Amino acid sequence: MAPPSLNRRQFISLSAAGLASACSDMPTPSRPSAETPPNIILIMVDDLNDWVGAMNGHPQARTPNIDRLAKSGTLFSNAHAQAPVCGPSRTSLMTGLLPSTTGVYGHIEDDDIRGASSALKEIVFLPEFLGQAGYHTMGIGKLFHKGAPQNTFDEFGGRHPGFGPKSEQAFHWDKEGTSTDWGAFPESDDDMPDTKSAQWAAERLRRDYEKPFFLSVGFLRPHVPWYVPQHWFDIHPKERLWLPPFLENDWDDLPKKAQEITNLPNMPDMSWVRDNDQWKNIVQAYLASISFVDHCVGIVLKALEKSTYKDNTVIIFCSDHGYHLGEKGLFQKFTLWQRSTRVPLIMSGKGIPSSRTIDAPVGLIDIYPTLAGIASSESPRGSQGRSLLPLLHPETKTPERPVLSTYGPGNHSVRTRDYTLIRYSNGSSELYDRRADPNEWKNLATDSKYQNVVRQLEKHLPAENAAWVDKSQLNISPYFRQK
Ligand SMILES: [Ca+2]
Ligand SMILES: [Ca+2]
Repeated sequence: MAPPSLNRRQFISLSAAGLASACSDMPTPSRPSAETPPNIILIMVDDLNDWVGAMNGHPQARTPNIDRLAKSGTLFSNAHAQAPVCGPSRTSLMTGLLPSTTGVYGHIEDDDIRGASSALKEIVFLPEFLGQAGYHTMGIGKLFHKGAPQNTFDEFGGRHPGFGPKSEQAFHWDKEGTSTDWGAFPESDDDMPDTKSAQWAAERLRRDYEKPFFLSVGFLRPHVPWYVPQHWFDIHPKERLWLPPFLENDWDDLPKKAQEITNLPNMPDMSWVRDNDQWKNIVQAYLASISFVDHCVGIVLKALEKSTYKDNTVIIFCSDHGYHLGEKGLFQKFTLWQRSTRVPLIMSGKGIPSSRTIDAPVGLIDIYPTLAGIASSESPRGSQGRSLLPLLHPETKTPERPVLSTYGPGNHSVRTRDYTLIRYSNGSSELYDRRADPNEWKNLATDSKYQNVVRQLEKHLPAENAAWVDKSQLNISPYFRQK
């Protein structure tokens, strides 16, 4: 199903032979390590859209560490989550399977994923694959939905049960079923679980290992509540804050189904936010949360730079999906527009070209086969992702493949470099030409001039829409809960 990808040996030989000369600031591999694959660090953040300096999604985003990582490596600027929800996005990343194949469209307990549907019966999760390939596997924080299924890692450092210290009294928003609120809290970075996760990972980088390691760190911010200490707010002064684009009548050309599946009554909407003069406060709190998590990413990267592993490690950084901060009048995820699906995805380190941006559509689902290609000459069985390694090398001609995101059974978006097709389970559609309309405002789905594009894109919709597993654990749109 997936086109052939470079195996580890090919990847390493390409890295050593072709790339070292092309990338002057890339560390030269210390040895032609044909036998020992590089260490791998996977850093995941939660609910971060493209508001990082390297992607310029918000002109005032301050993310020096993520930007430095992007500069030292390759940024995939058209990367998308396979689901705009934490649990199913992470399940897809960790299994290499689409939500429409596994039936995991909503949240599910980590230990219930294995065997939840026939596609997941004998699943080998990404850390397990790397363990079998000879890696020492370590993880901390939010990697799957809660943390990680039992015994997935050789060492798992646990996860804070919630989203960090919670103010006793909500500052602005106190609705059941969401952790959403915003404000400066607690006093010190040391009280944040993400700081502890970063320190745990940094400490692991000071140890010796007998085999290559896979170290994965799952940070909680900028997931709600947007609580971080005051000094992160201070670097984003509210007075001069840029607000994202919002079109008043944007919803007029949308199918009814878009409204139905998106409606989340426990989240702030544009009319509440405007009436209560909170838009700038929310944007400031989100930017502050991003700068804080960038600082935590920096703790891990600085520990790597000081370690003996700095020249023999591949780093991969991503978020699990994006977030609306007023675009389309929403302050939430759970949509198929690119505000919710687009994510930063960066690879850096040994053998990865520096200062490159690749705009081919790719998905988080591609991470599993990519890391498998670095670690092993075996391919993961049945993976629906595609290794990113050939894309890193312009001399390798890689046919473009649209990327799929799914929100509930039968609701999908298909993205190419230029277009977005959204198809809902009742057959209604949206089509956007993102070259002319980067905000996905003008729905072209019924425009006769674009029917050819629609027909081309709909070929990439999944043939299978697996039944929903364990619907009771959903914490998403009420529309799905009624079904
Ligand atoms: Ca998330
Ligand atoms: Ca519109």
